[in-house]
Amino acid sequence: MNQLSRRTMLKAFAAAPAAGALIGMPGIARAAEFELKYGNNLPLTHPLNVRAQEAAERIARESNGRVSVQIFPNNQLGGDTDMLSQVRSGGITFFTPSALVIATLVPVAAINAVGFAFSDYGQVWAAMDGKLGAHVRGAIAKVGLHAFEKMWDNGFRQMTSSGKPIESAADMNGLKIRVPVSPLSIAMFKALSAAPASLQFSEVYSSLQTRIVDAQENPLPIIQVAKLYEVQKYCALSNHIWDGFWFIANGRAWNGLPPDLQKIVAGAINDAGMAQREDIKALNQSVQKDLESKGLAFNKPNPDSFRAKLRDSGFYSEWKGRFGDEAWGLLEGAVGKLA
Ligand code: X2X
Repeated sequence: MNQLSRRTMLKAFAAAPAAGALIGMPGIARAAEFELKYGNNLPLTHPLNVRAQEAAERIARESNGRVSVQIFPNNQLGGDTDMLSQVRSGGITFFTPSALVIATLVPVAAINAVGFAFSDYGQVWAAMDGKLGAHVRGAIAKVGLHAFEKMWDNGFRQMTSSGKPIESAADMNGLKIRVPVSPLSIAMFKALSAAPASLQFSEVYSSLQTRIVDAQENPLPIIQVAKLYEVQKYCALSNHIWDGFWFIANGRAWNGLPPDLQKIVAGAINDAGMAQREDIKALNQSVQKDLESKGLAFNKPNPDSFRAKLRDSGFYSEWKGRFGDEAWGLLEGAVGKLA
């Protein structure tokens, strides 16, 4: 063992008891009264995991070790649809599905992802922290899940491709593009004449690498932390969807927590969510440069041809009908008339 790794190991051992004393190491000190598991689909380096880890530490501290939150990042517990069923059954307590993904269970939850609805973050947070978000949380509660008040940011979704750049809606023709497991994503890309394939996030890197699909769409911070630039050449700054994560809890587990602990958990998670939004905002300033230096070629298509194609194909009127007048009215109240 060389000098450096010995020092690193010693440091790691030295750090363990301190951290253990702080958060109450199970088996050594006392086991937490409530051991809560949280699964997500993102790499450890994404701000969602960084801030969730902070929330877990704060919860342990403020509850004096009565509550422990164990995080399983990066699809360790399976893909999105697996984790969605685990959080419903109580196999895990927490999950952070994208609005697109929880919509397989709560259809109205995809409303924030209507193509080209939001033009900036001012509109996004006013809507999601306001009436539209409250409407969606109400619908989530009806399926026995508890959604915390503050949605976490995924970001404005951008398109990447390997064959050729995407410059206008015409370039979508027949494009094999991976989209999340979400009816809205499939409908939107079909309306754009692309050939979308629903795949869980855990499959994205390999499906691009093996060319099962040519393209995918995600916010820039995800393209960075999941290293999708290694298997894609072009990035079109399309801003076609704003996407966020709902921090959800199994309803029975949540209701089983005494009110004082619920308050600690909700406070820590909502505050972490607010900090995570700031992290993504800061990343948005720097990430394009970093991705360019890694070889991704950027362009900024004019959204008009995409919007026109969606409108002419009846996408907006169809989804207005699917979401219903109340939800659609709340969305248009936040962003203006859509169709
Ligand atoms: O699967 C994706 O593309 C991701 C990571 O953005 C979601 O969770 C929807």
